[in-house]
Amino acid sequence: MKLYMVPLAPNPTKVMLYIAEREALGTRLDIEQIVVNTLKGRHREPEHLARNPFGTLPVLELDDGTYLIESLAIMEYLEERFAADSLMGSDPQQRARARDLERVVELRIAIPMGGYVHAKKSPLGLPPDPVLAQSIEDKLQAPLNHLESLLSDERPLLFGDRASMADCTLASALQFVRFIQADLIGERPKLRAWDERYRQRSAAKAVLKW
Ligand SMILES: N[C@@H](CCC(=O)N[C@@H](CS)C(=O)NCC(=O)O)C(=O)O
Repeated sequence: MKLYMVPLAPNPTKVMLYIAEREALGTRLDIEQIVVNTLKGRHREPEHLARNPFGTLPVLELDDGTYLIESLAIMEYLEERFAADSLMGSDPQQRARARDLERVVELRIAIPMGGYVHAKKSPLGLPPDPVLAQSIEDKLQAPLNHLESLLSDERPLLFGDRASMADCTLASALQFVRFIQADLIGERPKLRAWDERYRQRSAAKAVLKW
């Protein structure tokens, strides 16, 4: 399989973290990672549009030459295809909870953080929008407080002892925020400690560059 990706971009990064976490647990996924240079606009060229008509990354090319074009579908495919030692485990309720948390982190935190970065100091050169940035920051407070309260039972990672998709998603969003020298963690000591702890993991060290 091949993963078309670009470093720093949050959606490819969370899948890269997911792959690195699985490999750290001993699963050989055998996925070649291929950079599509978005700064040079390569994702909008016919070669990439043939993989994904929406031109986004990541894209996973399967062994039969077909493609998956959504990051969550890619991670869930890898969960099911390599089910032994998967991040979500085998208990239906645990799996549902892991998915639940991933959705909260993605929809309420990671996507807004992406919008915040572009409104504040877009790496793609979009015009700054301070009013939008402030309104996103305001809306981020409740879900960030939710994570702080989850972590108050001293669990090392968002879902407990094992890395989960939620950790991968949050770490990739926070890297994007760090890239523009911003900080949205605020006065949340548990979340800040999680961030520092997560970045010490071998998977994070292999994938995160900022
Ligand atoms: N829902 C998609 C979103 C993918 C996405 O928006 N990727 C960004 C990078 S983080 C991208 O490719 N942006 C380039 C563009 O939209 O032109 C997913 O989860 O994979």
